[in-house]
Amino acid sequence: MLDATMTTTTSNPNAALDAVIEAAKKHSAVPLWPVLGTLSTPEPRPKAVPHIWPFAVMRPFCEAAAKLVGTEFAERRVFSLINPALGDPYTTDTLYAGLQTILPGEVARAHRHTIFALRFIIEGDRAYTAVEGEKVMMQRGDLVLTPQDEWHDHGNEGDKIMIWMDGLDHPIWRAVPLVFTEHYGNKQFPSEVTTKPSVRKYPWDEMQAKLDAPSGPTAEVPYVHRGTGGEIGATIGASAIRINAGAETPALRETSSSIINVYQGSGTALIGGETLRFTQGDVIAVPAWKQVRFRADTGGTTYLFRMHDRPLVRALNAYRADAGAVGA
Ligand code: GTQ
Repeated sequence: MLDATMTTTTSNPNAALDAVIEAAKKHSAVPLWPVLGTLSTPEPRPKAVPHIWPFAVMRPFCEAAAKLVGTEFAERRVFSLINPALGDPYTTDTLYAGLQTILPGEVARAHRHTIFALRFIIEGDRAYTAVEGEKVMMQRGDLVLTPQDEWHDHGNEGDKIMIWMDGLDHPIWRAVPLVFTEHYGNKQFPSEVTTKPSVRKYPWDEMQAKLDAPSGPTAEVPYVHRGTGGEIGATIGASAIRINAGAETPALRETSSSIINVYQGSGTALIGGETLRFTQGDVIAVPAWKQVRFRADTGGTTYLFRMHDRPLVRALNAYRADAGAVGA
């Protein structure tokens, strides 16, 4: 409680204010006025920095870990890709990506959670993600969704190592700590292969046909959820990008952040004044509010997979974008 004598016993107003602040702190209250400018800024200030995880660097780690730890110990054998300016689990300020490895014959046990997840397959075939009873076979370039609260386990029925990029909205649940996770009683949730088009699987061939249909040096096509006709998730959306040899995507600065996986080709990502060289399999973190352009090398067509948090940012009424050069 504020002692009435506090304001009267000193003639120094600063000292008097300090005394008030100190007294308020004991009651779990602090002054807003010194920090308001850091909370409410003129422009977005994401902490993430542009970063690339070359697949050539990461693959040996995935392979080595697969030899050293089994899926019975590592429920998910994943290297989380951590933005150098942030900590685990932040790949950007709002999105997470990891590289998950499954060896032939292995199973990553069934669980379900309120966290949304997707997989973009980098290498391998004849592995599956079983989602809520549906056994979704995966091959390179496929996008597979494990929607919120759906049982999922992964397995590899082939004879080769399988590596994919996981994309999750983990970071959001740090700000909103309302996660429920359940472990299934058995290793695997009973599942069957379906032959009809799945709302949980978006094969690469289908996407590439859409990317190649329009003429022009570049094209970007969103993944549209087969069931809802909208974004693939409540927080996360995705698209794929075609860039013809030697071409460059239009410059874009937006309040949403992205994580790229290079499906095919090589080139340069120009992100907020930084230049990152990329090639097949690489993962790139694109922070929000940095101008980004992707330039393809002259060798052949480059294709990129992009996951982004536009659905989340739009739900917050915070989506803004500048097309064209705005300065790095
Ligand atoms: O495959 O369910 O990278 O639960 C992190 C958490 C993957 C998964 C991750 C997970 C998963």
